[in-house]
Amino acid sequence: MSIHAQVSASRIVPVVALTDALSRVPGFREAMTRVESRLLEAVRSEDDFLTEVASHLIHAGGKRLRPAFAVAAAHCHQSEIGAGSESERIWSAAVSVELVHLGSLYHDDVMDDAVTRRRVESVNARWGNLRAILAGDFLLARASELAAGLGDGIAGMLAGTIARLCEGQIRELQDAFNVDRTEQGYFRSIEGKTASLFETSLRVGAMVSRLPPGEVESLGAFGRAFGMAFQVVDDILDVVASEEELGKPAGNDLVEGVYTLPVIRALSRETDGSLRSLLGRPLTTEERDQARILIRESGVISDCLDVARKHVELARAHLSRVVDGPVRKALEDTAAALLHSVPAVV
Ligand code: GRG
Repeated sequence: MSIHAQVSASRIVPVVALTDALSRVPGFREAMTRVESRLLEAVRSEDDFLTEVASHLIHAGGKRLRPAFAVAAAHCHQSEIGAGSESERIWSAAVSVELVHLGSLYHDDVMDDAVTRRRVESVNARWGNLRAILAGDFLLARASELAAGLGDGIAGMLAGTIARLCEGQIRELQDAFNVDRTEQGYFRSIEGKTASLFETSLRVGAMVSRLPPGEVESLGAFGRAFGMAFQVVDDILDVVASEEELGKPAGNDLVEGVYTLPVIRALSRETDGSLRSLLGRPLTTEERDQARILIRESGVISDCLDVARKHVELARAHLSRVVDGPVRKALEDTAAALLHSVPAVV
């Protein structure tokens, strides 16, 4: 989903990309170009068909936030990106976290029976579930190979993160269509399925550059808090943004029975049971639209934005223990930019 935008009346106007602040750090764009070519190299197989399926979503784009964070963390002590002697290890670390993300998207789209991803046909829609799952496994395997070459326990950390993604996703599945889903259950799920990989992206970047342990911790904590805010904003957008703005069907979570923070809060606030009576089962298109209206009108969106804001503030606070410089400033600005992506429809 495109969460790089600013508010203008009730329309999302895409003027601020989340990676804009990082892009202004000297050398960042060149570094990401290197990451891009190494990503394509990493998914090359002896089998041309597998190469095609595994590179499909790489060609489709995406924000590349996780590798951007790995590259940024690795350069916290420098005024420009790409100058140090550890560059090759840094590109590998960045590629490995994006490959884990990609693998999870391949599997997620099979689970959701998604038709589009990154504004193109999803892998499962084009080649079927069996090939999408195998190609997703292949991406995870390539991520593991790269991480194993980095030493310092990075492969183990990445494996642990994949486990956390699975735990977060299973929690979400176990709560599907549960109108009594708790906020605690929701937060535990998004910590696993989203925040953990952001945390690991910054950690591995910091580790390959051999930053002091305190800074590795602080950058990881920044990533975790950023990831929580990122998912909360993503979940708000599913309720408030249009299909055109999202680049995928709006209200998809409601249809899938994934009751996120705005839904949980709206259910707990309503007094007439109108939302509760709609949910708990698959929805027609009209019911989905009705549910989105009820949630927006319940007034919970600004509360949910406050939750995202708290996580952004926490993320920025963690950075106070990271050496001051252009990269730290860019990370602070990236976190702040998250809050500019929700339209003023509340
Ligand atoms: C096998 C690794 C693995 C996981 C299996 C399917 C699954 C368990 C987990 C799914 C986790 C998931 C898809 C979480 C949502 C994360 C998220 C917010 C994705 C969108 O991220 P963006 O907006 O996407 O950064 P782009 O396309 O810009 O990269």
